[in-house]
Amino acid sequence: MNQNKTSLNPNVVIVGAGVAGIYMLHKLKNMGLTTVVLEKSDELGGTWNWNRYPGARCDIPSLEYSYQFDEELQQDWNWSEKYSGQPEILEYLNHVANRFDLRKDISFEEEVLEAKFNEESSLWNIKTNKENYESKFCIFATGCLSVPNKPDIEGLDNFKGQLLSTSYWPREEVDLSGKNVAIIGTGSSSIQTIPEIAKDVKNLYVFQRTPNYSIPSNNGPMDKEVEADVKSRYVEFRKENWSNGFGLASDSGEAFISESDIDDVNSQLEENWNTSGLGFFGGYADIPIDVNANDVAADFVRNKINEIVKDPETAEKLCPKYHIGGKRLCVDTGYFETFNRENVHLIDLHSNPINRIEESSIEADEEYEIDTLILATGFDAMTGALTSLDIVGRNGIILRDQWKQGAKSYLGLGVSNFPNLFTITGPGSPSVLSNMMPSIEQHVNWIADCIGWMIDNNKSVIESSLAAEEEWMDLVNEIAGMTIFKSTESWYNGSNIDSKAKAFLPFIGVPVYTEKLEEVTSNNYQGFIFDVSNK
Ligand code: NA7
Repeated sequence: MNQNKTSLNPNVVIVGAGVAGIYMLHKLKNMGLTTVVLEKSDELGGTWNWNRYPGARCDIPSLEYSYQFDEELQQDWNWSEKYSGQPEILEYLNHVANRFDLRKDISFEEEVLEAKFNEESSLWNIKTNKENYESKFCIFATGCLSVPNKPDIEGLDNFKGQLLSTSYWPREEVDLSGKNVAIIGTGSSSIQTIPEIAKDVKNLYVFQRTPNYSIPSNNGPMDKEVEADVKSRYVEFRKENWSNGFGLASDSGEAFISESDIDDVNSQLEENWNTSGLGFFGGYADIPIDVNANDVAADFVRNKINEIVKDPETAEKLCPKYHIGGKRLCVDTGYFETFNRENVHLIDLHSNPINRIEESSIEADEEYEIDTLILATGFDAMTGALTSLDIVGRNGIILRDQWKQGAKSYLGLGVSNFPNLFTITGPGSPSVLSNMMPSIEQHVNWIADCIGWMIDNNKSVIESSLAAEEEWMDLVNEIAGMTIFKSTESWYNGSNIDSKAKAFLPFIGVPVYTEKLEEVTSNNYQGFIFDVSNK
């Protein structure tokens, strides 16, 4: 317990030592602000520390999924593959922490239990399992996909076999050879791990609630020519990517399927299938907004699934029926091919729901005896890390309560009633609908500039105005309403968790968002209010 500890008084407390927390620390240290990062784990890396399941890999090309804040860093670091695996990304993040001497300001195995704004002192009181802190600013760098969603399945807690979760995989090697293994969930994590696990296990039972669209990664060793080319114009390369809707190199394109010759469309999609991974839509701007165009792309992928998977019944179950891209598109290495293996069995939960889990089995259409159960059931996305602890703002309001009817934030950076609190890639920002790395850097730079501006202008307390926040979230939903995202159940709109408010959370469109941020900044942080007297 922490009652007897004296308060530590850094200028800034950052929660989380993942990609965001590490860079935020570097920025603030360079501004001369005393800063501490509190990290629950004994290792840094956030997502890349926790998600160690076999096959864990970034599905954004390594040359794009990396920091750009330091030219020497981006020139020096060499990625071994087109898409980096989890161990290499974790090594990179450790390299960054060492290179910029950040480790000594990160307190490991320190979990924040409560963060409370003191209206008298205008300071944040932060309680952890070890210390009390009193800081002017509190920055949540806790990630968008960091609180696992534990499924509510009868008997789960009575399972006596080996229980694993993709989002909390053990550090030591897990030997699954010769075992009967079940996996629940068929999202991105599962799609990455199934082909790896299937090689070793005796039987793999895949319990699928909703099938997913997945595009082959065509991963391989880093192409040295591509790498040299990108490195020769890295700044320009990053800028070009950032001007695209999702901030990715491969998603540029102004053409419309509705105005194109269908043979040309199919050959372009074929090329995208063979080269582009997440950039599969590349070339066609109407796939996310026009259901007919969307059907063309969806049919293309369904045809591929039917070509790859030999058993027509299994293929049919694996074919998604909703709009492609409405749920997070997945990128795989041999996912659909894996269902041609004799030891892999697909159980469709719509026709055969899980009745209950017993000590050593799962009961659905039949009883499956298993040694190991893997939960790949996703996350309380975008808000989970902020609502799972008590963050207490003005008038004792808890953020979790304020967001009961749906999370609202101004620009994904600030929340009304929560002064001097910033969120990195919070709800209302492009975040999960963009390349997270540059989105994180954009937010870190903005927060650092904002704090610098406050210091220069003798401002003590910043908070977003309720009106600006309401207006912004209306825009988030208005834009989503023009797309296929709005009509698809997904974790983007809270549909993966029954108890969660259904509201669309990310902002669609990196360039529009970037323009808005610049406008807000150049208008002296329009929509934020400063030094409101305490009520
Ligand atoms: P996801 O993409 O949220 O996938 C979770 C999967 O688990 C998905 O197929 C869910 O089905 C399924 N799920 C969730 N709850 C249940 C229950 N109760 N029963 C059966 N199936 C369930 O998480 P991932 O970890 O795979 O990927 C997260 C992100 O990481 C990914 O998008 C990338 O950004 C990287 P549903 O679709 O909800 O019907």
